[in-house]
Amino acid sequence: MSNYHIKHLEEYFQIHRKSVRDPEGFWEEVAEEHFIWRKRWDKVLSWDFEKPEVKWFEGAKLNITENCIDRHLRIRGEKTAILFEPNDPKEEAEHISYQQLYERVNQFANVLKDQGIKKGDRVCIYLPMIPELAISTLACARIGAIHSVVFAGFSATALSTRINDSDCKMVIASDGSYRGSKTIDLKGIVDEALEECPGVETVLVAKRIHSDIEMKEDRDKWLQPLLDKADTECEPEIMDAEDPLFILYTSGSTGMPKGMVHTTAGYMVYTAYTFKNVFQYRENDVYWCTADIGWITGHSYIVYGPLANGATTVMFEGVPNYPDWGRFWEIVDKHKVTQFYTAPTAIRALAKENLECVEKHDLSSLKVLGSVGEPINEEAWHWYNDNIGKKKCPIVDTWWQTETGGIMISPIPYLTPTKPTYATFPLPGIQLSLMDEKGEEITENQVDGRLCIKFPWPSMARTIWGNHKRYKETYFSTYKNQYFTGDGALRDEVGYYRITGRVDDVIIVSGHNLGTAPIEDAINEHQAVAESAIVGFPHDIKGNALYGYVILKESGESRNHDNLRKEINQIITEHIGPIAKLDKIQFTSGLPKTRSGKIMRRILRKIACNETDNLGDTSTLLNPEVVQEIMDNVLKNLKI
Ligand code: 7RM
Repeated sequence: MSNYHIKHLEEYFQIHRKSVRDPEGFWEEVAEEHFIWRKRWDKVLSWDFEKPEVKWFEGAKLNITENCIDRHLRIRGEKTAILFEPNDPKEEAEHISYQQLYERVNQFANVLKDQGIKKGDRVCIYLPMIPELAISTLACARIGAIHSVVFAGFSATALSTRINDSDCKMVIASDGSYRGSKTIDLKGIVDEALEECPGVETVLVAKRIHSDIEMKEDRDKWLQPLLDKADTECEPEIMDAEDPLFILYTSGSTGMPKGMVHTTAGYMVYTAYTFKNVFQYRENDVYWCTADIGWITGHSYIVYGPLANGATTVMFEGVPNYPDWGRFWEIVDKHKVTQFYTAPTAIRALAKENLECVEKHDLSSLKVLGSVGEPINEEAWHWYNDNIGKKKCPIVDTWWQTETGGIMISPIPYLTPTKPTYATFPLPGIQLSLMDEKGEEITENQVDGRLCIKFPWPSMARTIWGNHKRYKETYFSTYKNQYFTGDGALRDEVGYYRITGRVDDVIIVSGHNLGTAPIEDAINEHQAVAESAIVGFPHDIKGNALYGYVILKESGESRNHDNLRKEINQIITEHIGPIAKLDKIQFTSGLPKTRSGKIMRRILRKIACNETDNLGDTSTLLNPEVVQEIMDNVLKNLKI
C-alpha cells in the first residue's frame, strides 16, 4: 500500500488511522517516495504548540524548483507545464513545456541575481495572471529569495504596507493588466506605492499592455532585455527544510495584514500530496484552478502542487464574463480540462446567467470539480453538479486557509460520498477537533463548535513575519495546545464536517477575506466621519456584502448623504481596493456598545441581515436608544 495515492474509501480510513497513530512514519513515507532531496532529514518532526514552534524534516536539504521542474525534464521535458490562456480569446494560448519552464525560470533567476538579490532577501511580486507571475515566484525559490506576491487588485496603500512590512528590496510588476474589456495601470499604482517605500531598490517591469509608462531612472528596468541576455542555466540554491519559501499576507480581524510565513520542505510535501489525492490527478490530465496566484489557492494549487506532480496547470488571465459568460466553459472545451477548481462566488454568478452559455460547450472532458474559499450553498452546489458536472463529476468542497498552506478537509473524488455543503473528512495526517465555549473538546457528533487542529501538519505557516507574538496570540492562545482556525463547524452523524463560517470579524466577500478593522480605519480617515462599524450581510452572488454604519462629525451632518457615500467608497478603494467597497451605508448618531466600550457587532449584523425579531442577549448594551434609532431608520426605508 502506497501512502501517496489513495484509491479506495477503506484505504482512506486505514491511511488516516495510520497517520494518527504514527504521523512521523506516515509523512516520512510520503516524503521518501516522490522528491529529490539533496540531503535526507535527521528528524521528521519536532513541535511545541505552546511556544509555538513546528519543524518538519529538519536537517534535510533541497530546492523546491528542482522538484517542480528539473525532476520532470527527463520524462516530461516536452509536456506542457503551464498552459497560459490570455484575457482575449483571440490571442493564442501559450503552451510552456517543462523544458521551456526550466529555461525561463533559470533566466529569471539569473536576472534576480544580477540585480543583487540573494538568498533570504524579500521580493514583492505585483503582477497580473501572466506567465511571468508563476515564473518569477519559481525564480525566487530557485535562488532562495523569499517571494511575497501581492494580488494585483490591491491598491497602492495596501501594496506599500505589505512591501514595507517585509522589507522587500525589489518589486516585480508589469506596465499594466487586462481585465475583460478594461486595462489597469499597474505601474502607476506601483509608482504611487513606492513613494512610501524607501527600501525598494529595483523595479523590474514586464510589458503586457504596451502602455506608455514612466520609468524612473536607476530604479525601474524593463524585464525582457535582461531576460534575453540571461543564461538558461542556474544552479538551484540548496535550502534547509525550514528556510522560508514565501510570505503571503492575509487579513486579520484587527490591525495590519498578517504576513504568513511558509517554509520549504513541509510545504512542498503537503501541497504535492494533497494535489495528487484531492484532484485524483493522473498523467495527461489538464488541471485548471481559476484562482489568482496572488492568493494561497494559486500558490499551492496553480504553481507548487501541480508542478511538483509534473502536471499541466492552466493559468487564466481573464474574467468569467469576458467576452461573455461562457468563457470558462469555452476554455474547458478548448483545452479539454479534466479538473476544474473555482470559488462559490463564481459559481453563483455563473448560475445566474442563461444556461445556453454552458450548453454551447462540450464539457465531457471534466472528471472532478472543486470548490474553495467560502461555504458553498446548497443551490450553487446543485447547479454546479447538474450543469457542469452533469451529475458525473464528484465535487470536492475543499476547506483550508492561507495559514494551513494546503487543503485540510475534502472529499477524495470517487471514494468519499459527497454531501452538499459538507467538506466531509479531514485528509490523511490531519487531526481536527471541535471546541465548545468553555474550551473543552466536543467528542460527540451532530454538534457544532469551533474548529481547531490538534496536531501539526507539514504545510502549516510557521510564524507571522516579524511578529511571532501575534502568531501565538491569534492561533495558539484561544485553546490550549490547539491551532484555532477562526471558523465554526458542524460535525454530522458520520463525522463529516460542514464549515459554518468565520467566528471573528473577518468577512468573506466574493471569496476575498476582508478584516473589518482596516476598512473602518479607511472610512474614519474621511474628514466628515467620526466613527464607523462594518458588518456582513448575505448577498446572492458575493456570498456576503458589506454594510457600514457611519457616525458623522457635526461638520458632516449637513452634507449630502449620497455624495458622502460615494466619497467613503472612494476612500476604501484607495486604501484597500474596490473589493472592499460597501454595498450599504447607513448614517447613525451612535453605535450599540457594551459597557466596556466594545461595539456590539452581533446586533448590527442582525439589523443588516433583517433579523430584528430577536436581537439576542442585550443585557450588556449601554445605549438601547441607538439600536431603536437604527431600526427606525431602516423601517422608514431610508435609502441606505
Ligand atoms: C483557501 C482559502 C480562509 C477562510 C477559512 C474559511 C473560508 C475556505 C472553505 C471555506 C467553507 C470551504 N484561504 N473557507 N474554504 N469555508 N468551506 N470549502 O480560501 O485564507 O483566503 O481563507 O476561507 O472561513 O477560514 S483563505
